[in-house]
Amino acid sequence: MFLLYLSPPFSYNERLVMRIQPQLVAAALAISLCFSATAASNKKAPPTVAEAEQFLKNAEARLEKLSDSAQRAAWVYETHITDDTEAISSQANDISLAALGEIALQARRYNGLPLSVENKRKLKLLQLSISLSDSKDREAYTRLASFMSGAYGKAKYCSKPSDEGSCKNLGQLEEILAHSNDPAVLKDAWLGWHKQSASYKDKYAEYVALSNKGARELGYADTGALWRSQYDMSPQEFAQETERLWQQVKPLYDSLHLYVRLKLREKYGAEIVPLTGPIPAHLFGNMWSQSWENLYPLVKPQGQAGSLDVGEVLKQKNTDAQAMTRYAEGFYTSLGMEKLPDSFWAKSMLTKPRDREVVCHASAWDLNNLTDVRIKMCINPTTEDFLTIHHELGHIYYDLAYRNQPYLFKAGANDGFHEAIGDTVQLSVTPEYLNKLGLLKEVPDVSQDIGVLLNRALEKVAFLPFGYLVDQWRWKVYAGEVKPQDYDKVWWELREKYQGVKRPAPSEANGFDAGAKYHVPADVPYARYFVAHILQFQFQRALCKEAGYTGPLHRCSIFGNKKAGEKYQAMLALGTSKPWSEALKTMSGEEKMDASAILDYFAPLKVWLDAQNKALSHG
Ligand code: D0Z
Ligand code: ZN
Repeated sequence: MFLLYLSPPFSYNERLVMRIQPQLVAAALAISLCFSATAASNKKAPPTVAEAEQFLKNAEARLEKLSDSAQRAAWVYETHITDDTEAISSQANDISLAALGEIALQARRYNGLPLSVENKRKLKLLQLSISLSDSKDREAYTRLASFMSGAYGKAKYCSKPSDEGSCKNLGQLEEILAHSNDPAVLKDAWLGWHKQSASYKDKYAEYVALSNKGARELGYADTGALWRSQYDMSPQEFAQETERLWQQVKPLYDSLHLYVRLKLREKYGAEIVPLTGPIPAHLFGNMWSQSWENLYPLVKPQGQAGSLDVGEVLKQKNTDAQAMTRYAEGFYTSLGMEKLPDSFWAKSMLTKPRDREVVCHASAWDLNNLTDVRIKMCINPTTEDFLTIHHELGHIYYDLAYRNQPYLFKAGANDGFHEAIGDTVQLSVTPEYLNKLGLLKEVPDVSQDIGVLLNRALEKVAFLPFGYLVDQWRWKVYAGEVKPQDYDKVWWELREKYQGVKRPAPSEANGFDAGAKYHVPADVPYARYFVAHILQFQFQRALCKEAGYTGPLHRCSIFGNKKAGEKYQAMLALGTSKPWSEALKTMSGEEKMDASAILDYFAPLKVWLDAQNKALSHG
């Protein structure tokens, strides 16, 4: 949704870090050294509690010291892309992966011992990774990962193959998807981008096989099962939970989908937009139809401003990247949270450098597990970027909040929590708040609520089925249920079933449309974003309650509320020291994920959409 700019290659490092508990990386080697000497004798005698405690203690001590080397290599690579920095970064990853696998295998020795609750949790966290003991496999795995990530980042679509001037990168193609109204131009940009991923389809299939091998070494059925195991429940339970949540929100999505269908039909005609069945995917203002806020001008209610749009004012005021970031920081400090450390301002990359290649795709980094936190982003004065900075600082404030936890607990309660922190803050970026900042001239009155809500729904509700289906597809692929020859077939079955969108043209022979979404070649799990889109409304409902707010949920902003801030901070400070349901309980009193909060939030819009749909369908 906010990916409007060039996305050069993500480093293999980042993927590794996101997939395999970053904090464990460098220390594993150290631990394997400590224990290899005694391995032979350990085989005979069953391990003792004292040995397990020592194992964990050594692990954490070494981790504290060693963990950041791969992260630093990745940072340098992504902010100065050269062959050399890529080599250094991949090398660091290979070492990390080897070490991480070894330590995960060793940790299994201590399973079942009567350890403290905390140590049991640490031991389990250590085993949430893959292990490729065979160095040939491991090298192939890291090589494939680098290749795919590079291929995605470098991909260009040249409408006239002989003319370099006709070539466009992802950022430029996304720009077309966002702003053109010519269906032929949209379709060309869409199809052009979706041609690129075929080049790494075979590599992806090889990579999946190796990844599964690594998951099986540690006893998981496959890599999908490993991913679903990261939520303090069994893989089956997590699949059931996400399905339950999807069923809860589906009626809301259906109402939005129908309303947008009718508006698109008015604009593009019955030929292109059918009355029933899936809608062509190139018409939603986004390469993946994953969020639709670019359609707001087309679908906005008559006479409504919608007015979350601060782009014009930001440009007028010549707001630079640092000032944009200060606005977001200002929100968090208004809750009583600390100011960002000086090093954040000194070391972050906030703008696109002119003299070198960088990865512009926004990201948040925690380099030394203390206060060396940074963001890397190519900020422009737009509404999208304004909101994305709030998302990234959510990661940063989480990192800062849990910095006093023991090493293994420096992570989100689960990855969905990490993704939800900044998005929750985005919900408090209301017209009233923007007006307070001087970024919005007029505060729309209550009668304008529908416009604002619709704008937000195009962003947040439209995302839900996409957030769900990406990993539905990957779970099947990793489980071996879907073979390469059926990648596209099943991808589009899911896209039609959940999003109600269809391919603008028949599938290509040997195409790889799933691979056209960054997180697939980069192998970053995606269910976390679905979870986050449910949780952020639960968080918001709890924080607004704490703030003593009693009005309609969509009009609540917790800006400046220290009480809400304290509640939030207390949850953040737990890191992953407790199962996520306990973290949720400290804040909201709830123990389960619950979509009733997002339904509450959009309740007035649902009524309005259904009325519109009735009128438009009959009109
Ligand atoms: C470099 C991770 C975060 C810490 C994880 C801790 C990181 C990058 C990723 C970037 C974005 C691009 C703009 C917003 C986020 C991304 C998805 C899905 C999405 C998200 C929010 C939303 C709508 C959609 C997309 C991020 N740190 N465990 N990751 N978003 O690995 O160490 O920086 O891809 O409202 O499809 O756009 O989450 O911030 S790191
Ligand atoms: Zn994020």
